[in-house]
Amino acid sequence: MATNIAGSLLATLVRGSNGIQSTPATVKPKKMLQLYDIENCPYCRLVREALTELDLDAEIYPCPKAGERFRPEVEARGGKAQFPYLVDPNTGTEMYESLDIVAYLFETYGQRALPLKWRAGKLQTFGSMLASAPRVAHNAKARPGVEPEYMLELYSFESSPYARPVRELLCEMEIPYILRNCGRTNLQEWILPPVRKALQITPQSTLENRRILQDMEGRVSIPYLYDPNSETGLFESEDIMQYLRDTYGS
Ligand SMILES: N[C@@H](CCC(=O)N[C@@H](CS)C(=O)NCC(=O)O)C(=O)O
Repeated sequence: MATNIAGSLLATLVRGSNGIQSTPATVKPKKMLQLYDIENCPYCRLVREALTELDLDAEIYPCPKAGERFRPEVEARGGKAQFPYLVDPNTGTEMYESLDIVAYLFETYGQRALPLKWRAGKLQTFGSMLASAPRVAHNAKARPGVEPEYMLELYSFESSPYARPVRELLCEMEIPYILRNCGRTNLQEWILPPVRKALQITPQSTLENRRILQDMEGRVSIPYLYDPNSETGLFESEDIMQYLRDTYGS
């Protein structure tokens, strides 16, 4: 597990400040956005970074190599198996192409100019490819688990080194989930949860998901998994992964 987290941290460091800080979108979608996604795909990562940066939640439909659960849906809807693929039920928009999706999200929901870094889109793509390299061994083929009746909810932000292995496992198991974005807006949120606890610091986030987590569990630590099927809530990436294997592994 330690080497897993070290590799994940490397991917985080390669992406610098991307996929961590949030400036919430001006408009929140009424119906949840849907993203057909491969966790270690460099193009999909860019879309998930933009979701964190805009503080938008989304339903994630994992489409790992050789996956049979959601890949056929993308082929049927868009004509080819290419990822990421965004479905926005609010506007009837369905689209391929990561940088087009990022621009669409900023225009439709951010309602602000596309940040400069995203205008240099090809540079972002290159950086994201570098970040995928340390995770190649985790870019597993599909090993489908049992699909839960109600969607699991993962509180995560894109560049969290601890949330990444959980998302990788959900992808491998082809388990769809609601991605509850929990980016950072506050300097105190950079202090690790155990240190915060020791110093009795409780950051006051402006983000809804962080506030919900704080109210629900009395603390914020990412990742956090909520399973409405068993009404189980879990912190700690290792415990979450064990729970997923025990509960939905086949
Ligand atoms: N230009 C596209 C490239 C997308 C792309 O090549 N995605 C790869 C995954 S990283 C893919 O869909 N491969 C086909 C497959 O996995 O079956 C974008 O930016 O979205």
